[in-house]
Amino acid sequence: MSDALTGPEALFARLRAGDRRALARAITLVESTREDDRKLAEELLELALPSTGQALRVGVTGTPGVGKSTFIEALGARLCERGENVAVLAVDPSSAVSGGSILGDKTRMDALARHPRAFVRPQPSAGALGGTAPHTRDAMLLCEAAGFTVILVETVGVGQSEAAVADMTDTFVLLVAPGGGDELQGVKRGVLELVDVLLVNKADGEHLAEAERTRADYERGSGMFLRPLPGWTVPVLLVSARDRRGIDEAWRSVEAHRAALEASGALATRRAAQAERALWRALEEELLAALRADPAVRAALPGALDAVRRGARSPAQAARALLALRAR
Ligand SMILES: Nc1nc2c(ncn2[C@@H]2O[C@H](COP(=O)(O)OP(=O)(O)OP(=O)(O)O)[C@@H](O)[C@H]2O)c(=O)[nH]1
Ligand SMILES: [Mg+2]
Repeated sequence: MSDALTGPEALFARLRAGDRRALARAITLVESTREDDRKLAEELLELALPSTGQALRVGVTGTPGVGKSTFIEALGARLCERGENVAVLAVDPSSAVSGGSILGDKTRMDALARHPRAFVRPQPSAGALGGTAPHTRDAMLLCEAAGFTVILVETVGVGQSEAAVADMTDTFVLLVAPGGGDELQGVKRGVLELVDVLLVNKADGEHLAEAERTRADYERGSGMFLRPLPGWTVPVLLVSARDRRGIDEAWRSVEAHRAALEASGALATRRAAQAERALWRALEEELLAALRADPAVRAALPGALDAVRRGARSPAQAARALLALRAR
């Protein structure tokens, strides 16, 4: 149905004019696996690309229940007050399992979603482990073209999703809860290596003293933050997302990090490297899809899988044989 009214140009014009439904529709297209949707989505993204790149792209991660959504609601509200347009892409790990959110309201961030300057979009996750949707990066670019000045991507700190989110954002914020200083609460080293700003959340009420100890622990252990950036030391700050305290300071750190990225030239190189990796991922995806769709490959696949399972053939050998079958 690609005509003057529903084609990519018309949809893009509405999106640029601030039409939220057009943006939502565009994101649905980039998430779709249908061939005709994919084609439309690619045209949309081509149109969008020149209008992207200006926003602050911020990843927010942390173990389940640490307060990511509460923090994003508090921060988002502050930023909207200050005249920013805030888009939130929240990766919902439950959607792949339940077909809908078991977390319900929390993930939807209802209060923020009602703000005229905000746009909240749950991302269907790619797998049960909370992997980011493969097209979250595209959704982010569409939000930028639609005029959003801050993009917040929430991801739960399990599985591979943190690395994927760190690879599409400029500043990676980790939330931890007070307590468990020794083992640092099971936060994986691989995640700590990606961190640009660390926030100890729930620094309120009875947790306050413990939060301060946790902050000191992380500050002492700052050698584990490995993301190299000249002139940047990972700040470790106390916040209470619930009481909306420390939110402005946290945001100042994000802005300072962005300034350090720009001053060192790292922003441009990081983004170029991110775009390059996105190209390789797209190539892998396209090649695999083409391979799976090839009739000769499809016919031979069950036999090849069986031979590999039984140990009769090596995976490498079977892969080569399948590739050789592919029609040119
Ligand atoms: N005391 C206190 N509780 C908080 C704070 N922030 C969040 N909470 C509570 O912690 C619980 C989890 O908050 P969420 O914001 O849903 O946490 P989340 O990290 O988004 O959780 P998932 O999306 O399930 O991984 C809720 O009951 C919140 O009310 C805080 O600053 N202080
Ligand atoms: Mg959440």
